Amino acid sequence: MYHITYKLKAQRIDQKNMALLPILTVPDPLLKTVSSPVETVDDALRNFMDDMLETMYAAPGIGLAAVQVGRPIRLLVMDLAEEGEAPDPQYYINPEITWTSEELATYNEGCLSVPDQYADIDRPTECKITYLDYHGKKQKIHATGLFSTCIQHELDHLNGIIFIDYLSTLKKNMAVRKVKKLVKEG
Ligand code: K1U
Ligand code: ZN
Repeated sequence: MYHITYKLKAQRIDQKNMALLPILTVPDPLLKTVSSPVETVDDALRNFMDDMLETMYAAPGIGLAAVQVGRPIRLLVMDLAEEGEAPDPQYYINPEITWTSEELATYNEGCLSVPDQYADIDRPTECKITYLDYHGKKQKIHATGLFSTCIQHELDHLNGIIFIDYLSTLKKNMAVRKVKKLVKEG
């Protein structure tokens, strides 16, 4: 289902001559970095954000933080559009959580930096975020459902936190071992 949509989105890479960026996997130490604020929103940053988005579509994924492609700056991209819907690329620069609900929701999360590993993670059902958009304009948004889960997961990346950090040491080490084996086997 998703495969067809993501394949079509990935084809835009050829048309727009965009770059696919390598995605870091655990236990790469850069993934534990606290990312630095973005200073300037300019064309160079917009080109990088477009490359991130195309990398995310090709993976495929629904979100990606800059640190996952080796640049520890406070920037993330997302697209939660489903099959049959028009692409909905979203860019969040210097995002900050200003409010979270007390109610929690559980979602079976995945991560492009922890390929093929999934775990149930509890997070606030809703949150409010301030951020700069693609053009550097200040925005705020109230996120619910998968949008809320995904943006909190991506914001964690900006603070050096990966979803497996919420698991027991045993489960976390097992996941890292499996990813190392997967990467070694190519
Ligand atoms: O690595 C990442 O941060 C991206 C991650 C985002 C995410 C997924 C689920 C819950 C929270 C955050 C992914 O995109 S993993 C892949 C994935 O979920 C997916 C891939 C293709 C179609 C639909 C979903
Ligand atoms: Zn992730």
